[in-house]
Amino acid sequence: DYPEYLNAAVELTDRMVEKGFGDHVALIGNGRSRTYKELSDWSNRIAHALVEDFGVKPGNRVMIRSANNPAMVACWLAATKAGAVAVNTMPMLRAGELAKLVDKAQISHALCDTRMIEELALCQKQSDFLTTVVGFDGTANHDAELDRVALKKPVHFNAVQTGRDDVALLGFTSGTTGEAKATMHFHRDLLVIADGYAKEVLNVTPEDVFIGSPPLAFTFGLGGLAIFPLRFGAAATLLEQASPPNMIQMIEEHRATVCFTAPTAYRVMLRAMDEGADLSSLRAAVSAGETLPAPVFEEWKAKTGKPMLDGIGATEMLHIFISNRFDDHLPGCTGKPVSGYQAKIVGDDMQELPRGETGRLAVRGPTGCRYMTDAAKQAVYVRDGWNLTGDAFWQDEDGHFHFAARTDDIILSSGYNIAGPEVEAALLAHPAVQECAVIGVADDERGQIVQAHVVLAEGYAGDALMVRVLQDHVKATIAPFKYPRSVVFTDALPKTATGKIQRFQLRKTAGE
Ligand code: 3SK
Repeated sequence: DYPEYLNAAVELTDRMVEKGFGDHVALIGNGRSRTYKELSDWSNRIAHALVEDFGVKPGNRVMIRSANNPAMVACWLAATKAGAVAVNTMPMLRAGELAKLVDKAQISHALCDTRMIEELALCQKQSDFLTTVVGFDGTANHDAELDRVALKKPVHFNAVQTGRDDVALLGFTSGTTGEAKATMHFHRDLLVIADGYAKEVLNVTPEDVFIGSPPLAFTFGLGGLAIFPLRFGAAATLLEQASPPNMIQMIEEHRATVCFTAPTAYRVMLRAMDEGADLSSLRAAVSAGETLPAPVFEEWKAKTGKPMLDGIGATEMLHIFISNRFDDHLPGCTGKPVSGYQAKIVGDDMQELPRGETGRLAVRGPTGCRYMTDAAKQAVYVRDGWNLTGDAFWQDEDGHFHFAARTDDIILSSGYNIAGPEVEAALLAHPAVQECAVIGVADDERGQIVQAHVVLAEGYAGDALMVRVLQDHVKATIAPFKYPRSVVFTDALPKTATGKIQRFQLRKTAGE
């Protein structure tokens, strides 16, 4: 039920001021806070500058390059108000990677935190599309070109009357398969995820204070740390360095109530609670991006009395579409579809499988995959109107969805289907294991064998005895045939910029 003409950035700022939230804190970051009125004025001034001084036209693709901070949000809102298509990018991307995105998305303008502009200047040399690079001051001292121009502009801006189904955002997939793809999202989609997931599952109120680690460049972060709080008059705490210790400090300082991060960070928070950290203000701990091991869920519930809200989302779907609820949750379970979404488990022929059988997750709802200029990939992802996310799940008798593996992470060994994440969960339950990733590697006799790549916790030695200990531990925890016949100790696992483990990198190395 959205109006035909809709500009999502207007709804998240100017409209909130109209609704009486002008004096509420909207964003906290880099040592100060901004009210809704200040954010509305700030983004309007930048929008004026973009249109009048830097030649941004509706439909132009505008890159925003920054760590998570209020200035990045102001730039994203401004570009959206100007009718541009925003492409938020991760700070750690290098010139070559940026150039690929620029060419793929035909990006004409880039707004960049001056602290990371060199890489973009190098990228511009490699690109035919990027005509304009403008620096902004990420520390919000207004000491860069965009800030100086914007400061002279009026605080009112007639935002471009975009259609609700005009593209507002290009989300690049983080590439667990190594290949970045651009997914298109409409103005309407940006509000749908708040009016669905954030309202129904999180029940966000203006008293909430959000915090978290995912970059705003990742739609998980943009939703959780900008769209959701702003849609409901709540506040967001933005951290340029969202390490677990920094998050813990800011949760304590700002009495944050809703946290978006991944299981690894929650494990660190649990240990910090043992040392006296006070995380009692958190009423919602959202976990996504990686499987949430049941022991982490259970320990969190035991210590805080509240469940963690495990959920699954995808850049293609914009945000979370299946989630646990405060009043309906199980350890090791992802939950039920968010209101508006439907999900089912299908076989390769798209026929629904009986409850309990593991198959491909198919989902449909108000958001869905639209790859930019990639009809072949689109046809693989969306079949018969259902999005196939690349995840293998099973559904219990009560309709809860349980994650088995990424479809690429199912290991076929001696005729058995083994879900890599199940073996990982068993390994993680051993105190010596800090992190691990399980893959299938080719084997003459068995087709594939299970191989575990393990980062050991401090004080443990990666020797033959430890291999035996971990193998025996897995055999004693889950069906013995699933144990890792090969164990490789490593200092670090390959990860995407958003912290997802890149098992394909391990498979590639194993195959070489
Ligand atoms: O887990 C993910 O990949 C994801 C992606 C986009 C939005 C939300 C989530 C959890």
